[in-house]
Amino acid sequence: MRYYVLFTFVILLQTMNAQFVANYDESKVPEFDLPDPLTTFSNNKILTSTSWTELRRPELINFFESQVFGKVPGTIDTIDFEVIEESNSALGGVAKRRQIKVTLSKNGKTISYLVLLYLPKNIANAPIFLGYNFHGNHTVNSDPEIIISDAWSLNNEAIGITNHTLTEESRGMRSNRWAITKMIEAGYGLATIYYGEIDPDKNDFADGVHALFYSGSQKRPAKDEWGAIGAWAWALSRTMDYLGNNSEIDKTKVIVFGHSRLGKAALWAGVMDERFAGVISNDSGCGGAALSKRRFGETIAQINETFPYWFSENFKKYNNAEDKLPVDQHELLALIAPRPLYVASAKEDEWADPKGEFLSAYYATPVYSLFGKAGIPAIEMPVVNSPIHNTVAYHIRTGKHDVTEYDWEQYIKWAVEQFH
Ligand code: GTR
Repeated sequence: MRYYVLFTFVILLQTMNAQFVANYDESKVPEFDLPDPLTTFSNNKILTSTSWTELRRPELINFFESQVFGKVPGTIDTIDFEVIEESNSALGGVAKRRQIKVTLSKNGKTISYLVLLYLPKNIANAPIFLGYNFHGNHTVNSDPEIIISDAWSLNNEAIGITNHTLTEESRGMRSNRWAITKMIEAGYGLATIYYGEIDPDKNDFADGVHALFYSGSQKRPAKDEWGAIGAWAWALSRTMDYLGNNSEIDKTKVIVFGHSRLGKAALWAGVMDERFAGVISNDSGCGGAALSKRRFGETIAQINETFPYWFSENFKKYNNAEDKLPVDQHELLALIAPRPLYVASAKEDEWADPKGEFLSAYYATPVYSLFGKAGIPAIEMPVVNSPIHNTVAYHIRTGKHDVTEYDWEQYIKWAVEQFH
């Protein structure tokens, strides 16, 4: 009997381990059927951009909303914008700086966040990149005027963040991820927000924007409602409510950008809000650009285990059951069509499955073709540092999971071509 218990325990442990050992071997990628973006759930072929827009797009959105990212449970009661700091001579005189407080209210509760905006000085109506930062607006540049957030932060000792508190020590420490000077030189602005002000990145649904929408004694969203990624994506749209009414910004040229978990949020925001003129996914991986059915690197089970609050509760149905998913992430990308989309990977970022990100962009291409737009022309991955710059763009660069100068050089060049 004792041996039997021990034996069962060992088997159980092995199964648990097997479940979470990431596969990095291409020959072990399972065979799978990739859903066709141009065939509806009831098996009708989509032959025109109109039937894509009227039939297929809505059913795919509906699926991603209720089963993956979760629905937003309503609309906000009021939204207020207040410019609390500004300068017409920032970054050594080449840029304008604005810091805008956005206040969202619902059910008598409010939440506020700050948008940091840099605009090229000599352009009346500038295109911009909009993207979240991981550790506070003050980390994106050493500019001493950037206000430090008092919101909770993940610790990161390498950049001087301990006790979940943002301080002077981390000012400018992530400037390597934000090529602001290059953007300004190209005639582009940057709007950035600390994502922790929207919803702190921890397994807690009592804080952040979710709580504004609860009724009665509700403590967490319903199974088909938003997780943290849905919340971050939604607040990008609330930010667009402001940017779209700011005469200093060209509202037809707001490109939403995000790295990693924030790349997942940028993609979802780009899908749900067609006011975003273009979308950039930097190393977004599982639940972002990468195909889930490949089960390479991070899997659905793994991401839902480590970050049980990122997606809707319903998404957990697909833990180790990718075969049951009637969609895959190439269809998320396709939902951005015909707007410009850039997917980028890094060679050493195997966890995010670079090949899965590339194939996803490739398999989204037929939808772009329906609109007469060029996507990824061939199924072979380009070699490192050889970008494909079509309406759907892709590059894989050397190096690790990060946002680098090289990434921004490509994004800026491509944006200038797409939005001239
Ligand atoms: C990892 C997570 C990835 C990615 C990454 C990041 O731990 O597993 O999906 O989101 O974090 O955001 O840097």
